[in-house]
Amino acid sequence: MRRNYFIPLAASAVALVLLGAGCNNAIKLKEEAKVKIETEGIAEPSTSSIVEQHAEESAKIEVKNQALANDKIMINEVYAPKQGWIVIHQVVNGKAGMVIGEKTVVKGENKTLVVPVDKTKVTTELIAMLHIDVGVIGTYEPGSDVPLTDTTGAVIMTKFALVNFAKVEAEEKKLSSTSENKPTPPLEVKLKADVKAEFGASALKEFIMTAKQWEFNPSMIGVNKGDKVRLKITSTDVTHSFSLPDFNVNLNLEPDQTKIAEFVADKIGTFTFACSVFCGDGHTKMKGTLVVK
Ligand SMILES: [Cu+2]
Repeated sequence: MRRNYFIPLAASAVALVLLGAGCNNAIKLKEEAKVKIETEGIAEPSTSSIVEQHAEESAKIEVKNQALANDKIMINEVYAPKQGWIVIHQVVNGKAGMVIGEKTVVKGENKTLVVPVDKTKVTTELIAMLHIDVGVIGTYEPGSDVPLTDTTGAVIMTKFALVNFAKVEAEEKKLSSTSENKPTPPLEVKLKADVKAEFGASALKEFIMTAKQWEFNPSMIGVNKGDKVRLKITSTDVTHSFSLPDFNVNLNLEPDQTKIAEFVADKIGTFTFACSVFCGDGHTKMKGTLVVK
């Protein structure tokens, strides 16, 4: 194709020059010839602009209704215009709720992604959402790794259903009711020896706590006098706070963000902690107890 065009056009350009047409005309003709050749598809737009266009048009998530198995969600396909995350959200009142699992996606095509999720937090429907990776690359940061939107501003997400939700929920209920029958030992994280050494004889006691309308879980924690206490608290619904005035702790708990409270349990007694941000009807009941022995 190229040669077929080029030879006669070049020849006619030369012919025009020879015929005494102005130099400008010859250049113009050459340019026309070039344009014609390009429009025949010989010269292509640069590769990068093709990739970008493709990405804009086809950022997508393909996920089917499925049974939750081994605490994992299967995503059939993701096309991501940028490196990022496929994030699984709860569906609360039809909208994306808290994050229950995530997995990295590479820029471009991602096939068959298996995303570990917290099965105690699944809802009957879930949303798979694309988030971009900004901030610390490779670390999922809910604050800065925001959802990706298309050119119309719509979040790239796909809703799907858990076909075995009732079964998963029943199993979870069974598990939690058996543990409720026993005195519930608070979730205590065993620490490495060197961390303990840092605090001398007294131990560091760490508790993972959730806050939701209208309870703290666990709502009762016990430590020994002299212990250093670390609470990692996450609100799973609306904004709450964790207020423990006897130890000068007052944390604002924004939804889905984990806050850390640290204090030394330097006095014996029973102390009340509570939510101090109005969070709905049951706000005043949202209390718990710290026992220091
Ligand atoms: Cu409250």
